[in-house]
Amino acid sequence: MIEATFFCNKKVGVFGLGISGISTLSSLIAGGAKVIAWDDNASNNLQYGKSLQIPLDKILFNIQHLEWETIDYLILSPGIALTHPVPHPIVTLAKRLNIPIICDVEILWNNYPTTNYLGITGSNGKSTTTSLINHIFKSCDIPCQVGGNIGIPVLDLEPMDNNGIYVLELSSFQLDLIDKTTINTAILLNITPDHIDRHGSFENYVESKLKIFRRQKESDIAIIGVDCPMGEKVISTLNQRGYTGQIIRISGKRVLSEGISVVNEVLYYNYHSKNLSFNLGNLQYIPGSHNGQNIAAAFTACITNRTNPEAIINAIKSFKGLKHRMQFIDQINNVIFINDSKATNAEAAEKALLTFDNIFWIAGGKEKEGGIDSLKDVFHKIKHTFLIGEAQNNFAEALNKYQVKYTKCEVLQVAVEQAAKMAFAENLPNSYVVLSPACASYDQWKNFEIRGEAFCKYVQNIKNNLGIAC
Ligand code: UMA
Ligand code: ADP
Repeated sequence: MIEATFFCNKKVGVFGLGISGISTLSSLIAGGAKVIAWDDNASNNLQYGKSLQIPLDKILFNIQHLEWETIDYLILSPGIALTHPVPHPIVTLAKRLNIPIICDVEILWNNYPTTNYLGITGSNGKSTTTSLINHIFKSCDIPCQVGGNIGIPVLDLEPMDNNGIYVLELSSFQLDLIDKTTINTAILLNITPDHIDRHGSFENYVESKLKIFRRQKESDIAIIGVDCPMGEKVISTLNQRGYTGQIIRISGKRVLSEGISVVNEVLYYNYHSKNLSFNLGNLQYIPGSHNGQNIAAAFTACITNRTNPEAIINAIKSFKGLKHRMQFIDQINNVIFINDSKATNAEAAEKALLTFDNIFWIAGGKEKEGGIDSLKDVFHKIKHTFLIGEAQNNFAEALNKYQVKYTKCEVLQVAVEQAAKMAFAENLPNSYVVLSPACASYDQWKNFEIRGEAFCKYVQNIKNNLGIAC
């Protein structure tokens, strides 16, 4: 844990007591700050506060209490509205009294400003890229720790000297809550509309993402994905604003003449008059051009941080990918089973449908706005769809429009069994049973992880029933 001594004797208000809020409280208390705290959901206060050194009831003050007017800093949880749809009342109060509003990332940086910071942001691919970088550094004996939006609060990390690298997955919400934090190597993978309810407009969302570069100096690096229309625009904006760091373009779609690209499982390093290429082999665990973008970003971040290219390439080859993101589960006969339970919207599911052929697609769950009509251009890759959950009737209507065959299965177990049966019967040279639901899981599951684990279990059962040794 980080002891936030930078805030020693300061009075700090912590608002929101989820995992980042509780971690922040522990860190501030250990560092000698005077803390007060609140959470609008009273049960969270009691549920999570057990681990603290100070009993929670001694520091809890509701938002009306005058204590909140006397704090030096407000530490806001990233999930609490800063500007939209409307600022949370605690934000309005802090702004009126000119109290700085920050998050745990800013606390970490203030305590360890000379350690190296590598930050990863973007609308999609953050967790995959963050984990791949961690895997590469670990394989190359570079001291690093991973935290942030990936689910590990940054103040739960351990102190590191100047040799170490904090590898932080950063959301737009967290970027809105940092000030002096300098990200020495900053990756922006892509920007497509997301979290507009919290940012008010796409333009505001882009501005939040740009904050990852805000404090960078000449020696710092910006790694920017240019596969989406916003990539080049971001670079122009940075240049117009007098950005002085080094900008490196990356792509997973085309070979850049100046930049780093991954196309058809070859990494092209065309940068600073060097032209090198590296064969990546069969990227079974991180397939598709979107993962090419993630690999290009990770390679670039690592090569600019004391790591040699051959060692990075070897580490990429041994990366097994993340669970629930186009995760290779098994091959039974010539049918490959893919768990993409994290694909909770149509945009994410599109990546799976683009990546594979002869697809027996399992889709449905709790429907998101917009449905699946946006996937019509990739429907030709689908052999048959197996529908589940609340969305199954609406999805069936959409599939009817485009003459895509489907079966309503209601539940995942039936969908997996029927999909496998049909795929085995068709006996194509290569086919894929893909769970990529384009829906949230909440109608039938607690979260996408549990849905994904269930998928794996059903695949295992099929294998066992066929009598194939595991
Ligand atoms: N709360 C209030 N008032 C409000 C809203 C929330 O008091 O108006 C309270 C809730 O009752 C709850 C707490 O605030 O107790 C929740 O805070 P939080 O939503 O910030 O969640 P944490 O548990 O602290 O998790 C946060 C990140 N959550 C969000 O950004 C929404 C986690 O990212 C992150 O992993 C974690 O810190 C550790 O750094 C999650 C996420 O969904 C995975 N991120 C979004 C995404 O990836 O799209 C951005
Ligand atoms: P994030 O942490 O940004 O949510 P993940 O790495 O968890 O991203 O991947 C979530 C989903 O987004 C995956 O299932 C995949 O379909 C898609 N995805 C992953 N990388 C990219 C990328 N670079 N561009 C677009 N989509 C991606």
